[in-house]
Amino acid sequence: MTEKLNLPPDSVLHQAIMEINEPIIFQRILQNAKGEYAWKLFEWNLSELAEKFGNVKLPFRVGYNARSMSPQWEVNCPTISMTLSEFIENMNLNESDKKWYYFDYKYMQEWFKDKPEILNSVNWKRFGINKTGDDSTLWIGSKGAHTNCHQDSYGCNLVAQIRGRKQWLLFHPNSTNFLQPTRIPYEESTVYSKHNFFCPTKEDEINILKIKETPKLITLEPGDVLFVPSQWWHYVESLDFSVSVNIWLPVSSDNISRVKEAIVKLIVARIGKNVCRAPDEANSTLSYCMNLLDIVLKECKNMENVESSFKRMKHSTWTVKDLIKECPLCVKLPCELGIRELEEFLRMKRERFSEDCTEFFNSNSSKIDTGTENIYSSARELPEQIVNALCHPDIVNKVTELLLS
Ligand SMILES: O=C(O)CCC(=O)C(=O)O
Repeated sequence: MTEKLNLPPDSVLHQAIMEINEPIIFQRILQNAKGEYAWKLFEWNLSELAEKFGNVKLPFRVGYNARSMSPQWEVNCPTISMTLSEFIENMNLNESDKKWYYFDYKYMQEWFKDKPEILNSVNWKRFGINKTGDDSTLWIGSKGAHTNCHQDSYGCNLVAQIRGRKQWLLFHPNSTNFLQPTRIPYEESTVYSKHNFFCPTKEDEINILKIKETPKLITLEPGDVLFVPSQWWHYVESLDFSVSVNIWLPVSSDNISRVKEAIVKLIVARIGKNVCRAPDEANSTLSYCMNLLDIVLKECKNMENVESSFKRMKHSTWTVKDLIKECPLCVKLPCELGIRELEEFLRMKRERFSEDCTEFFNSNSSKIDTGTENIYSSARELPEQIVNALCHPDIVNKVTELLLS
């Protein structure tokens, strides 16, 4: 099949993905001429997979297949630990379960370090990348399990769909302002959108429809590999029981992104600690944050050619057109959502649930201690807005530029 589909060699494929800045889908790229998969992970059926995973208890985040006013943030979702076998059994028993379960964003190394068979069941060498499951992240979710719309601060991304289907809605990096970026909840290297794509409100819809760049919609099927270029926003939802694996690849702008992330961490640690449950580093002292910023700034300035790395990044030799010409049967472009289609997509998401779980997420959301009192929604809004204004990508970009000049 490799010859027939006229596939470029691994090294060319690697160069192409590092230079292309549009999402693309590779099909049948991980299969040989006989249609056999290069990864063992594809070959195992569900019971074999459950057997390989053994009695490792996996933490699944739990959410509701229901409406809510704001996104079902991870910090508000309880977690339940199950083996893969228990999870599968649970799913079979509760087909119409109103809850979704997501073992998400888990570095395989951390969970399967004593199971080399599992780590080696993934291999990115087809893309010229000498990495296995050791460097990959695993996602196992039931229908409705989703990752709220966000932008990753570092790298570009290759995602292999192993089982089931997953829907990806992607927005160009220029869409940032209409997506209402927020650093609350704070997550290292993740900028979330405030919009609830799982079940958008009318207000979400009005803002999202203002986005000028046409979003891309993709439903990944088993065997598909999606390339997500650096800085593209994405909302991801499991359409059925789904397993996927991804790897982030470094890009030359990551050094600058490290400075930006350190600035955000400083702001969240100093101003945001009363309005969000920040991770350890962000709770840490001013001197810790200053040291971190000092180190990344020095590293960045020491790289003699920050500017030329920017230029290199922008200089593209491979384009999507080249790649399609090179291997028309293996490269597919995502579907572009025109304004009417986007409107219909959002309407369908909004109207699909009859039940509302806003109450659950309100009652489950953490009380934040201001020192003298616990504050809730309206009293939290101003400090949240201040943190988000200071951490807005436009502001952080400007501060970074000044610091680096
Ligand atoms: O699959 C998901 O739910 C999210 C994946 C994601 O955000 C990523 O790979 O960057």
